[in-house]
Amino acid sequence: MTRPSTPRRVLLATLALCGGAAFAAGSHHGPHGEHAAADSAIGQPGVAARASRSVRIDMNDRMRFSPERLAVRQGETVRLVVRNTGQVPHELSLGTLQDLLAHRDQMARQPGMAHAEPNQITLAPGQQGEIVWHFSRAGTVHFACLIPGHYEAGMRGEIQIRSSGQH
Ligand SMILES: [Cu+2]
Repeated sequence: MTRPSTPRRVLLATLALCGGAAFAAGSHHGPHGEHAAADSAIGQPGVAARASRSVRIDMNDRMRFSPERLAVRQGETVRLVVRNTGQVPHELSLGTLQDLLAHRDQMARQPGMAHAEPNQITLAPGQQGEIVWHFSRAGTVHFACLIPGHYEAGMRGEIQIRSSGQH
């Protein structure tokens, strides 16, 4: 896989905040820090103390997540420990495929913007961070790096949420 053609200086300009992520629209903060997110199609931000397990996801300059496929159970809260092992910034955004593609297009129009959303993390080279997520619905949650050129180069993955079937 070739490296992206996006100039590195653009990738490093990550100070501007994302102003219009669809995810945040209509969400509100619950009494204990959990969000009742409007976009429940992918679940909700989780509480770390309730996480059943941690899963590490590495991001690298070959424009891949490792692993790029995960399986969780419906109702599970998972701590996604994300690490950038590359030499340029990367990010991990959770979303429906539709939302991710819309956000990718938005970022393409505004190179260098970063986000501050609970379903997203941007990491400088060598940094590690985490997303705690509650997967409340069965189905597929997609994830991607939406820095211009990265998704197109293959930086995307899927989380399969298996139906719990019983309580
Ligand atoms: Cu990336």
